[in-house]
Amino acid sequence: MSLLEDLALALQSGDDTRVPRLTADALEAGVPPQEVLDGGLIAGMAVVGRRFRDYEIFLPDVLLAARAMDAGVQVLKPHFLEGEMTGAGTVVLGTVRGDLHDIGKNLVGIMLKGAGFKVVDLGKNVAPAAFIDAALEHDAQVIGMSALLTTTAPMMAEVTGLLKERGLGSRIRTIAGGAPMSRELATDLGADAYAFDATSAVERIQALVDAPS
Ligand code: B1M
Repeated sequence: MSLLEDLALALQSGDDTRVPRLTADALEAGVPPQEVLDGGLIAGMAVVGRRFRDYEIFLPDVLLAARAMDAGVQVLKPHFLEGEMTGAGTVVLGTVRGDLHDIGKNLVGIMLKGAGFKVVDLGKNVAPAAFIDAALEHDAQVIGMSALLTTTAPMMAEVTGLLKERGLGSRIRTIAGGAPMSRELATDLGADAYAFDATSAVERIQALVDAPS
């Protein structure tokens, strides 16, 4: 079995001792950080999601996997942070109200910091107005919204609606992401951009910052 398969399996069993160790082993063996993330941690979590959906495992198992994932991400983090703070722009980031999933949003934050953005991370379960207040306070160009539930994704429309209501729609741009999202849904919810994953989120956000409003 390869190191990455081993890592994905350790994540599935929620082993928060082996996951960081195997993550470090893979890096030491020369596997690129992005490959460790995609082929080990995210691949393992995808199986957890499928097994949870099919009632093969239950919420406590998912929680353990999430804890193990976090331990692995902590080991990877320094490898994505090389370009930290070069003044690329400021992004306010959060998971929308009612939603407690933050692993993907945290990855987006890590990649953005690595690309030189200042990130104001509001955490999870963020109220619509809090996104806007923070963007104004920190003079952010972009608000990044994450949602993992089909029931919470529509909350993004509250943020984009509020921005328009306050006349800030062209000054503060928005990007939407998360498992239930698509480009179409993001547009329907009033977001300026959509990103499928953390890497493309950085590209889309850079484009939003560069585009004249
Ligand atoms: Co929950 N959960 N969960 N869960 N959970 C899902 C999302 C689900 C698909 C599982 C399933 O049924 N197969 C399902 C949602 C179904 C739906 O709405 N259609 C679900 C459910 C139902 C629930 C509960 C309702 C379960 C319950 O209580 N009965 C509950 C809801 C709680 C709440 O939010 N109010 C719940 C709870 C939890 C835990 C707390 C146990 C835990 C979260 C822990 C945490 O985040 N700290 C959890 C987890 C871990 C998952 C799964 C298994 C994994 C999510 C994850 O972290 N993936 C998930 C199944 C799945 O997604 N396959 C599931 C790894 C992560 C790297 O990917 O978050 O997609 P992801 O992020 C990606 C992209 O989406 C994108 O980039 C990231 C990296 O590439 N991205 C962005 C994300 N945000 C972005 C923002 C951007 C751009 C890109 O721009 C700003």
